[in-house]
Amino acid sequence: MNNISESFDVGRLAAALEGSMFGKNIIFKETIGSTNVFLKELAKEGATEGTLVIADEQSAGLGRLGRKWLSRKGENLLFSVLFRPDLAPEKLFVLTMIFALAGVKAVHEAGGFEAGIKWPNDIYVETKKLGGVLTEFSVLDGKIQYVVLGMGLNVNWRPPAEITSKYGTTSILKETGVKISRERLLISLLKHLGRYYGIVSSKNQDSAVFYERWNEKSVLLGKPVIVQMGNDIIEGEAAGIDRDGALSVVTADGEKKIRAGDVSVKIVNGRRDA
Ligand code: BT5
Repeated sequence: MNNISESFDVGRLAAALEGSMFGKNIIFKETIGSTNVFLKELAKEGATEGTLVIADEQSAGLGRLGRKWLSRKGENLLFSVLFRPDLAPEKLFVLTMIFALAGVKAVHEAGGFEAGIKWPNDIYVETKKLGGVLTEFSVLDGKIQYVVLGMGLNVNWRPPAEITSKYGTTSILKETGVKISRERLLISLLKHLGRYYGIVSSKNQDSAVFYERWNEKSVLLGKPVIVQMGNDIIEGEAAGIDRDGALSVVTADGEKKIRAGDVSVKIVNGRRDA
């Protein structure tokens, strides 16, 4: 077992992930621009499903809509995985769901606390952001060519006060006071993810359990929210998500479905920015 302060070891990861879809093609970079950008290039060149890219540091880490993802070298999890699912493009959100759920489960096992999920792509602890998922994909003639899922998860980082107050950030270390092995956390997360993906891709198994779990973990459910989509603003109470991953918001004019995309959701009187 690796020591907590050690970096990632591809051989050790491959051994721990043997038999899993993520054990076959693992790429580790000490420094990279963005693991998502790199993996998208590999995907276009034909990389196999399950390819995993991990970095100790990103010089241009990305959030959604070109936002920045911040991290300090060697302290957090920054990685991306490649899927080539046989799913209709409108069902793709289930992958973001299982990725975030695998993150929450691994955090619980490693840190002993329950994190929540903020639709569409954040991992939260109460009002603080612990991690985020970036889902990028390509569709050709109605068929998904690839999906790259990237996650930034704050592990052994003590975010400086100005970052915490600006973004409302937290980390596993900040929540528990204990440093943990990033590699072990990653292994456990990927084992859960592989299992969940098996269920999602199987024609004989139902993904309903993930929608239920997602709603159970939702920090939005039942809360008054303001949703901003471009210039449109919708106010109401957040309800659950439907089978296409759209969030229902109950407004004075009835129920509105908000599709995951270029939206920002704030809890009224809270500080949760998307
Ligand atoms: C996300 O975007 O939350 C998705 C973040 C995905 C990052 C991973 S790292 C590995 C892979 N490679 C990449 O290049 N990206 C992925 P979004 O919902 O747009 O949130 C971005 C916002 O979160 C920023 O504008 C800040 O407000 C805040 N933020 C930035 N860094 C943070 C951090 N380390 N912890 C918490 N919040 C952060």
